[in-house]
Amino acid sequence: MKITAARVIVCAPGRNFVTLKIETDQGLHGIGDATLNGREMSVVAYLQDHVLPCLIGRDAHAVEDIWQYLYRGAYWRRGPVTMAAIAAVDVALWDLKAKAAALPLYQLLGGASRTRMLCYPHASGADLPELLERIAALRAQGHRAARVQCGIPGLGAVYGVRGGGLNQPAGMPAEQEWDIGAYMRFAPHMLAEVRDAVGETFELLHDTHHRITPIDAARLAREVEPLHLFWLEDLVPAENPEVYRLIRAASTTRLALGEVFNTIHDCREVIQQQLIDFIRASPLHAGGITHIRRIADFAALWQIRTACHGAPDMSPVTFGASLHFDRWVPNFGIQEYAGHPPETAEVFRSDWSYDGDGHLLSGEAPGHGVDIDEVAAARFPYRRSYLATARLADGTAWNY
Ligand code: CS2
Ligand code: MG
Repeated sequence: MKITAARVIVCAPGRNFVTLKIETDQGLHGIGDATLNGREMSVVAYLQDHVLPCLIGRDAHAVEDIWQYLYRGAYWRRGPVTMAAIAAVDVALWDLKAKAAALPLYQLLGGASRTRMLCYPHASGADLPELLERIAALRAQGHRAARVQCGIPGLGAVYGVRGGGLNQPAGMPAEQEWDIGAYMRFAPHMLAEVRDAVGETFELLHDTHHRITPIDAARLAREVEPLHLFWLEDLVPAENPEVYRLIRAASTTRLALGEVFNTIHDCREVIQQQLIDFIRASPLHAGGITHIRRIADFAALWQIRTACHGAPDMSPVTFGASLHFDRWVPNFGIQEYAGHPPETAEVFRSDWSYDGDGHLLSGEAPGHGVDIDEVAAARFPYRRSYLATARLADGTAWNY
């Protein structure tokens, strides 16, 4: 099966998405996601100007060889742009291989390890009452887990709460104020109030989004230990993974990390040192299905479980591919299910479903089960947008 054409489709049905479509001489096509939120056009150029010309004429079945060729041949390895570009090619080729075999992708990976996948939607509120209302609505839909994020008294828009949204209107990045002390005074109280409201069995997850210091993180993890959270996520930036030793020594609260990791090398130390409990690598930011299989198998040696990143700024293509990975991967943990704006479904057709009981079901269509309607995509042109940025009260640039 020869690759005859490959093109990038950029559209914005609710938010920007970058999709790679690879066509073959067998009349089959495969699609991959290349969306790097806030830097989308960097990956478009990387693909169009440097990668796609190298694909034409290659055997579409040679998934591993093409991955190795693109990774080693770049010389300048790793990084979010390179690995999102490689991921898009990889997921499109796995989609093609599964379609050529007339099998759902999970069958090609090794078959089903489970019938359904536990998932967690996002619950947020400008204040605690609004957050509790949102959680109650999710529980009424049968959900058994939720990520909980709340506005912080004294602060304006913050990450994860409406108004503190991921993508700002076209223009320049919004700047939000962050205050570690205000967060540290409020977060334990907020989480305790939520645990008190939902009882012991509903799973609670919280994303600190890289915003506090290691010793604060150690204190927070210790203070919330009695709440038995499903996890605390991204407590501190992990460029220096050693900082997680301080947090790990302070608490048995489970830790999740890795949505910003883009190769197994980023993951190695926190896995090998058993500094985390869930690895968040995704088929988008971490080099595709081919690479996250390696990460998952390595993590399994330390009984660390997978938790693919599933944010609204990753396209339905990644979500579909993640569910097939989740269906197969032996050390599955949980799948993020943040959802997309309604107009996204006008462009991307998916065949997965939610079972009404807190779990997701992958589809049985050949491939990863997601396709793009290019005519509909043209109705939603790209518009530059940014993630917000953050500063401390004294003006210090901080982690968003
Ligand atoms: C977040 C992401 O879903 C999550 O866990 O960390 O939504 C993250 O903020 C975005 O992917 C950044 O673009
Ligand atoms: Mg996160």
